[in-house]
Amino acid sequence: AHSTADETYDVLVIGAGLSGICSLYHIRQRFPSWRVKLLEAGDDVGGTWYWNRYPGCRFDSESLSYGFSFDKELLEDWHWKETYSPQPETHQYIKHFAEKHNLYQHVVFNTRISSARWSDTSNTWTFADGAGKEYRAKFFISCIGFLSSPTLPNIPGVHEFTGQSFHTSRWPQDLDINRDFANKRIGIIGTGATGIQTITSISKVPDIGSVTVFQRTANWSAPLRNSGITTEQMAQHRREYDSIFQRCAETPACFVHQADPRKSLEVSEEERLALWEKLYNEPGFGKWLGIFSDTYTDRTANEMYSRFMADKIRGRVHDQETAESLIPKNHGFGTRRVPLDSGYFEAYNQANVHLVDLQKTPLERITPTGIATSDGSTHELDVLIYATGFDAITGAFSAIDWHAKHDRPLIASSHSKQGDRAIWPDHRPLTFLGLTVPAMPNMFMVLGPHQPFGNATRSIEHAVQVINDLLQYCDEKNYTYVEATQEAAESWTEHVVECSNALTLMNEVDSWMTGVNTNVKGKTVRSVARYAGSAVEFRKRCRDVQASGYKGLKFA
Ligand code: NA7
Repeated sequence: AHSTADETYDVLVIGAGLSGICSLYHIRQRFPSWRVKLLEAGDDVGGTWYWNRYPGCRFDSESLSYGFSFDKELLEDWHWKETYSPQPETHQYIKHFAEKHNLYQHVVFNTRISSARWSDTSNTWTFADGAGKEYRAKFFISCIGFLSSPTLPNIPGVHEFTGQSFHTSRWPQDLDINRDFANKRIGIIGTGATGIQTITSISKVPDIGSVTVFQRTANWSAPLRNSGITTEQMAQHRREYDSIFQRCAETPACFVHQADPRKSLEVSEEERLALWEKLYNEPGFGKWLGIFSDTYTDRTANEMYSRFMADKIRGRVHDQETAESLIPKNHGFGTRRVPLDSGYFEAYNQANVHLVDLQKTPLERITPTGIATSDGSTHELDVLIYATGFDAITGAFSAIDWHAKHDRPLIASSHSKQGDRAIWPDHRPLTFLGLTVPAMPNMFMVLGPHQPFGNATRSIEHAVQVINDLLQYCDEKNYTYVEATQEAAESWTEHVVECSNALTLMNEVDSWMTGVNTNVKGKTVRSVARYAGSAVEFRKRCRDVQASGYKGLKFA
């Protein structure tokens, strides 16, 4: 018994994270008379910063570079209290922005879209939520996030554990670790950016019983070096906003950090060490992104830097056998997203923090009381935390049953019946500028696949502006239909793949950025998540397309 959509929105936005909130704000500004709604699965705005409430969750990019740059009043008012803002503060920032601009009234919460159908006769999309309620729209903006669909390990027994267990992005809201984790045996699977923040925080709980970390792949991590920002410092920082945003606009990934143009092998050993040490001792991503320009393209350069970083880890961990397990062996420093930590490696110096190296003893199964590994032992646990990451990039799309143009599915793996008709076969995205997709008319994406890698808010602001310009163009020309051509999408996607191939060392490592995920059925083929050809180049290409009268898009 489906209710019929009784009204057609001019624009529907799906997802109330930074992308959705920014989209909604700008659409309201530019098209005040349009009917607009934002649908959100959660019960508040915030997206990533709403869902990820695990302890220790915080920015690794500078707070000052992360806020909305267009709201000058908010820049004047807002006090970022830490150089790298913790999740509760960032969530508060997004809520405050939404309140300030009266956006809540346009958001429908607790609404998870489960299907979407394009109609060629009315040029509209009809969406249905889990309860069968329908929403019809002329245009829609996908703001569903690229790290929003959590995955559990693909091993037996995941639902058999009888103690408390949850994924880090579904952290129980009423859980107080100081109270509830006292004297408890905590197990945690996963050592990505999330696992590293979580492990560090829970190991500091004063009365924690024990923390057992199940590590499949050792991960490079380096000190974040966070600090507080006083009222006086913040007053000073406000005068720097223009130059901070200007700098972000000039760097390849929109961070304040930029690679040193020199090559590792062209400088003397003293110069090399001097830069490495300097960056290591500075806060933030400089030690990943501010280093010599050949670090991710020249194997020797990468090996040298990795050795430097391995020694840093050895210096932080007392037990050298544990240190060796914690040092990555099969991928060089920075070839995956580098987590930044606040005492991660030191946590293993505590007698109650244990590392289980799954390279030596792989996971066998989850049992009702703990985790069984291949050496025959069962690690008994009271709480089991999955920091096992996400079905990245395409996961939030996979969760929706798409009936695109000619009733085509968006995603289907090659073994499914519909496989050959899927727009993204084998979970491999095909996009034009990461903003549009052939056979998906009137659909635009913010932070979609193939948008530039880097500082999210900076990318979001740009994508939202390009989309709004396009909507305005359609409005002025009375177009009710816009779609990327197959040729334009193929040629853009080819360019995205070429740019990624140029980052040789990153490209040969499995990670969420290269598309493979052992926990997702059929996600076995490498794909390119983000555009690596620099945000500067991306903006130029968008401008060129705009100036050409939107070559690559067809209108009706
Ligand atoms: P990540 O970076 O994808 O990390 C997931 C972690 O979970 C990683 O250590 C995985 O090991 C581990 N994992 C996943 N599945 C399993 C199974 N089946 N068995 C054992 N271990 C497993 O996700 P995060 O949430 O940490 O970070 C995502 C991004 O969010 C991050 O890059 C930031 O940009 C913010 P693996 O390395 O795959 O062997």
